[in-house]
Amino acid sequence: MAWFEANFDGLVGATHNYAGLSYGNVASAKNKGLIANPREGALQGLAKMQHMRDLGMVQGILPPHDRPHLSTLRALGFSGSDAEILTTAWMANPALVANLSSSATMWTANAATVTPSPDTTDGRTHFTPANLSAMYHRSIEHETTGRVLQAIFPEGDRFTHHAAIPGGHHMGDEGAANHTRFCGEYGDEGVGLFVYGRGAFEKADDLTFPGRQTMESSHAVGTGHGLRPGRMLVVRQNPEAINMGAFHNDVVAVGNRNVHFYHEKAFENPAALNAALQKAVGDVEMHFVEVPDAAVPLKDAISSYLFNSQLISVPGRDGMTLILPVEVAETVSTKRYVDELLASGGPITHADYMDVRQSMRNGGGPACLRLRVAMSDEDKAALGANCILTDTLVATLEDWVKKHYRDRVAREDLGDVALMEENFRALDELTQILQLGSVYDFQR
Ligand code: SUG
Repeated sequence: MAWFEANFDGLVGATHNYAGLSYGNVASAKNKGLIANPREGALQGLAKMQHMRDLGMVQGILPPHDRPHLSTLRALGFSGSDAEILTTAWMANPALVANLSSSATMWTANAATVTPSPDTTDGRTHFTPANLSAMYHRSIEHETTGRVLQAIFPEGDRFTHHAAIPGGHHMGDEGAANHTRFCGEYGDEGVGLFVYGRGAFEKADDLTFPGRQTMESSHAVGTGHGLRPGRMLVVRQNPEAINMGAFHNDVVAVGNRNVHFYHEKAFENPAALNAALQKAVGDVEMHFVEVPDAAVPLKDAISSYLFNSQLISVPGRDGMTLILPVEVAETVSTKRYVDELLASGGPITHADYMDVRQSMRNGGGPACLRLRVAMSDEDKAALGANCILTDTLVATLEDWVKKHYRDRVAREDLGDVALMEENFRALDELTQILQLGSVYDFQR
């Protein structure tokens, strides 16, 4: 039975914009008020997905959500037709509408935590949509995300779905961005590393920016997924990294199989973590690639998103490959570091640079844009929907984007009824292309 890692990228939505919604996310704050280009963003994302396919990877896609999220406006007391609801809400509270119009669902590393079947006691692949309760504009994602994941990975013998962790702010869960699976081959039993920012019931005086993920929610997700004893590690992210803008752990660390690539300041005690990881993984020899602050200052790591890269095993290639944002090539310290890394004879041997700037300006690099699912050929054959990219599907999606997306969205456009109607029409068509069924509130 062949095993591999599939990546499910989130497609940039038609209301993609720069509203500066994410406190603690330096790029989001810095680029607030810029004019966004959703069409370019979606095409950049599709080009990255196609690049993965060209390398021989299995590439899936997750759709954007329905925005503005009218069902939230209805729950908040706005009534009337769709157009009336948007118009009155925009007049009453543009900041609320901006929050409910974000295209943040593109960052599917935050869609859910996934534990593949070799790691779970019931032999099924487990999914828990992230509650994303730390940021209001993202706290509205998990219900639709759950429906989309259930359409693609049908509940049954192979796949099983949990509800998002309840408990709001105290139980903040940000999904796979704070979870890394280590293993030998993808089909071997692995280890889940869960990284949190704070305890649910502590003040965490050492944090100036929000610690979005709590220890308790990390435990709850891992336990719910049925990881075996000794196969789950829960550690705290270094508060210094959070305070510099690493609002998710995947801004300062990335892992694949037996390789962990991370910044010296990502964890409070990296030596202890390495020892614990090696012990948990067992016979497989781990490779730890720790990047010293002297070589790449944390600030450069965060602004370039060196670690928000995809670390992948390209079929037929011995060493691993990094899929990096072009910003890494444009930053002196990170470019020099990557060049030396590739020449060092270590486990990472290739680097490809991708332009995902529309997403990067909101703090979303290549790794934020993808949800990883280790799966077998049999799992792939059991998928529902039409979400694995083929040449035809890529071409169809490019045409769909060009037909429906604007090349300019500014803040004032978020109150535009025409933009909402265009988006809902586009999404209705998309659910047919992707054979998802009625996953959006406006279709139900
Ligand atoms: O949650 N940005 C996202 C970026 C998520 C990146 N994901 C990972 N690191 N895995 C966030 O902060 C900005 C939206 C705005 O400001 O308009 C935003 O939501």
